[in-house]
Amino acid sequence: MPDVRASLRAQRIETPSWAYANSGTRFKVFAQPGVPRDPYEKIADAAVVHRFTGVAPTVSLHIPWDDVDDFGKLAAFAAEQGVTLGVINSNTFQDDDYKLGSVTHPDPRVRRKATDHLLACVDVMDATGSTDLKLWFPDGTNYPGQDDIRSRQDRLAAALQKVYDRLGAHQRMLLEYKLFEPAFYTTDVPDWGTAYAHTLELGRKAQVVIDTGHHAPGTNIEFIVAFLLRQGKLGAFDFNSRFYADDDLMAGAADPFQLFRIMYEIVRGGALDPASGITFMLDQCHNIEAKIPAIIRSVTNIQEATAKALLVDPDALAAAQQEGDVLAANAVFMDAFSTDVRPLLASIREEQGLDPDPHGAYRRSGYAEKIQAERVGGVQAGWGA
Ligand code: LRH
Ligand code: MN
Repeated sequence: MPDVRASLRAQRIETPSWAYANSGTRFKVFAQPGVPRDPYEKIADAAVVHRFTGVAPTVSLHIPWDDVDDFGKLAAFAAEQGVTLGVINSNTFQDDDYKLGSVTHPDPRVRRKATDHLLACVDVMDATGSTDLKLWFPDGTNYPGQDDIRSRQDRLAAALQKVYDRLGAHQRMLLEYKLFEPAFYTTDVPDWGTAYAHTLELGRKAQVVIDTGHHAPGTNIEFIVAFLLRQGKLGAFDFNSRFYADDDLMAGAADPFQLFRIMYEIVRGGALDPASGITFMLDQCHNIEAKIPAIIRSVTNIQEATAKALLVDPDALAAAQQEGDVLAANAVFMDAFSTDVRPLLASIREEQGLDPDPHGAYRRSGYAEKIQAERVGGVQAGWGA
């Protein structure tokens, strides 16, 4: 049995700067009182999540949403707050030039512009000390015949190679796939197979990101986790949950059993340990619910799924699997999933000098009231869609 308490103490979950700001759907982004107005305030909120959970010491940035004059100064501010700047996310999905694609656009001028942005994100990594560049491309087409599917793959591969060659020795790129949206006929990186093939072509510094909201309904995501882990090509997760499409809801809210099955493959693959190099991130939008409590809930949902996964008895499971005892094997799994792990997590928090109930602790902290009173005026940060 893995040392459950030690594994849970060592768990690390990165929170996304953009989840603290206004974000929502194409229909409406609802503003909320107390929302950050700049990356400094986003990082301050992320530090509060870490203060109450103890497992969220890094924050991912999105460029240009988190552009500042001095990234070194931002990194120093983060350190003062007790957190570190993490994954750098590129953005080739909000510029008018990218209507027909960014790195896959038919026009070489547009492709160069997009690639230059990706290279500029590596410059940001150099300034913040980040090691991971996360690349998600909205690129795709809406109608058959609109563009040549094969040529777009050639353009994508060429751009990825250019960025790959720019990476420093300790830096890597994480390629994210998504089935559809904003494109509705072809998407140039639509699934794990396409992402995997491109990262194989590139080399060891390229790995795949699994965003749990980016699959066709019914996709067995834990199979993808097991497969990419086996290939050494699983680089990171964007955790969230969904009932239908890329809903970006709180991780574990829509399907806690799926999150448990995913975390079980992580535990089984020996990939929970931070040394495994997998970055566990949230990628969510809190359009109608208060943002910081929603992120704390998402973190504890992942902790609970992880604790249950760590409680799967590997010997009993292996024995039942070996004997072909289907029901017994499934029972071992369900016993772990049906275990209430909240007392275990509460005692680990107490052991770490944290309040056993981070949700209540945040409510009692008065932080929500404080930022609502302070953050008056100015322009609330958002994803500006
Ligand atoms: C794309 C995505 C990507 C981010 C964006 C905020 O849907 O998952 O990871 O860049 O959301
Ligand atoms: Mn994502």
